[in-house]
Order: sequence, then structure tokens, then C-alpha cells
Amino acid sequence: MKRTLVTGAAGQIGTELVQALRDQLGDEAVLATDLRTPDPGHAIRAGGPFAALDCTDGSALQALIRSHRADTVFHLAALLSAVGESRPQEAWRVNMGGLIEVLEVARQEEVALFTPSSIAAFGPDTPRDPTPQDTIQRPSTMYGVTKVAGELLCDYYHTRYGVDTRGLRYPGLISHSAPPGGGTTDYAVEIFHRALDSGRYTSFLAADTQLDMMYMPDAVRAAIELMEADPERLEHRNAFNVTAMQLTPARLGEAIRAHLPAFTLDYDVDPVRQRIADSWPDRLDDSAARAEWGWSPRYDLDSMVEDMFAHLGTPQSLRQE
Ligand code: NAD
Ligand code: AKB
Repeated sequence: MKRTLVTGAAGQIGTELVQALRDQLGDEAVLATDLRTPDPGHAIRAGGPFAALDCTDGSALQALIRSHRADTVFHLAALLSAVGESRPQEAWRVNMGGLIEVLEVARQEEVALFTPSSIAAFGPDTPRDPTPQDTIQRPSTMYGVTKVAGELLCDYYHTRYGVDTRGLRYPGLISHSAPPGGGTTDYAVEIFHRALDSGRYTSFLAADTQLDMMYMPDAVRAAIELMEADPERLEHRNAFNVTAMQLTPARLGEAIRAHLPAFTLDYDVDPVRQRIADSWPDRLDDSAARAEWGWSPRYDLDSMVEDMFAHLGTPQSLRQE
């Protein structure tokens, strides 16, 4: 991997992945693209090349891959679970319509392709704890349907055409650089901001709703390590379970209270997002990722919370004496 193009680069993952790739490959080697053009001061525009791109426009993508001489595409553009449930037809159009265009261009231009899947690729019939690498999927959301179909389509392009497709089933991602884009796990980011703004947070998921989570530096490293892994060792190319920690709103609230003792957490459950969360696993088995390319998370709950506050800044008035 020497020169990359990132779709959906202005989002929660792209903001940090673009920076990590530029640190590794050089600023000019990473072309950030997104449907929306961020402000000139935004890191992905200020730190290197940026182009506006709708990922469903294959011709425009092909022209950019050629002019940038990209050898690898990180395809992040998508609608997430909660937004996808409010606009299911648009979620299909962007998530599947975008992916088939990106795969076709990857085939024609012979570039490697990273596409994230999600814990959303599982459903209510999936064994929940642990959720095996290979198991029943049958998700009940449009977002999940596009993730399963996307995993299969990427496998198809690899076996049928030899395209170097790879992907991860990410859990909920926690980060400080960019806001989350409308998912069910967004509470785990919002809670930090509200804790610092007002000392309180109202969770839209119930106290004991357990979901897999990961801190963004681990998620970004996982994507890069997977794309650099020895292809001979990869059996599960497009759908590696990966996880770092299992959180509930109550457990995360406790960890925040260790830094901000006055923090209060209450609950006003949103039935749509609760139903989505209830259909997802409690704990992924990520042993295939560990065995096939050496995956191992570096952040657990305590080190993630500490690093979040180190970046977001804890006002003196709220700090533990
Ligand atoms: P995000 O919503 O923060 O960012 C997505 C970006 O895609 C946005 O900047 C948006 O402007 C852009 N976009 C939307 N439609 C587009 C189009 N037609 N063409 C080009 N760009 C378009 O999402 P994210 O959290 O960064 O997620 C990136 C990928 O990772 C998605 O495939 C998502 O399903 C997956 N994922 C994310 C998480 C998470 O917790 N963040 C977890 C599992 C999987
Ligand atoms: C969402 O909640 O939609 C995402 C995901 C887990 O895919 N964060």
C-alpha cells in the first residue's frame, strides 16, 4: 500500500484513518473524498488532497483513482443503522449502490479494497455470547441487510475476479475527533461530551444493554494492519469479527464517574434504537482475526476513558479532588 483513496473520509472513521494513513504514507499519498466538502480548516482538507465524490458515481471514482494513481481504496461512505432505519431505501441506494460501483472500479483498475462491515451484520437469531466468526446472520435492519450483502459481494469479487477485497465487522466505535454519523452505538461518544458540557447524560439505550465497542485508534490500526496482512493467511477476507470491550451504558457511566464524580446518568429509551441494539451480539468471538493476521486490541475500558478525557480536556471544576 503506497497511495490510497478514502471515500466517506469526512466521517467518524475517515477523519482519523486519513490522518493515520498520511502519517504512514505521506500527506500527498492519501486522497480524502466525501459527498460533503468539509470546511477548509478541517484536518482532511488542510492536511492533504481532498476531492468531492459521490461514491455511487463510478466514473468519477475511476477518474480520481487514475489521476491519484491509487493502489488501495478504503470505502467508508455509508448510512449507519439509525439513519438507515429512518431512510431504508436511501440506505440501500448508498450502501449497496456505492459498493457495487466501487467494486467494479476496483476490478477494472486492479486496486485493493477495504470495506467495513459491522456487528449489525448479525441478527436476533445469531448466538449472542460469544458470537462465532461463522454463524447465522439474518439481520433485522436495512443497515444490517446491506452489511451482509456487502460481505458476500466483496467475497464474490475476490473469488470471481481476484479483487483484493478485505474487511472487518467493526463494533461500536468511540472517538473524540469527529462526531458519530447516526448509529445505535452513538451514545458511547455522546456521553463524554454531555458529561463535560453539563455533568449529565440521558441514554437512549437501557442501562444493561451490552454491545461490543472499540476505541478509534485500535479501529484505524486494525484496518491498516488487515490491508498489510499476508493474503495467503486470510481465510475470512471480508468479514473478520473484531472487538476490544463489552460495554453497557451503566458500565460506561461508572467509568466516567471515576473521573467526574458528580456525573449523573439517566435513561429515556428510544424504542427504535433499543430494538436494533437488542438484535445485535453481546460479545464477538474475534479469534479468527487474532489467528489469521495477529489482531489484538490495545485499549480497554479504563485506558479508553482516560485517553478520551485527555483529548477532550476535563474542566478543573469537574475533576476528582
Ligand atoms: P459516518 O456516518 O461518520 O461517515 C460516513 C461518511 O460518508 C460521511 O462523511 C458522509 O458524508 C459520507 N457519505 C454519505 N453518503 C455518501 C455518498 N453517496 N458518497 C460519498 N460519501 C458519502 O460513518 P463512519 O462511522 O465513519 O463509518 C464508516 C464505515 O464504517 C461505514 O461503512 C460504517 O457502516 C462502518 N462502521 C462504522 C462503525 C462506527 O461505530 N462508526 C461501526 C461499524 C461499522
Ligand atoms: C451503528 O451503530 O450503526 C454503528 C455500527 C455498530 O455499525 N456504530
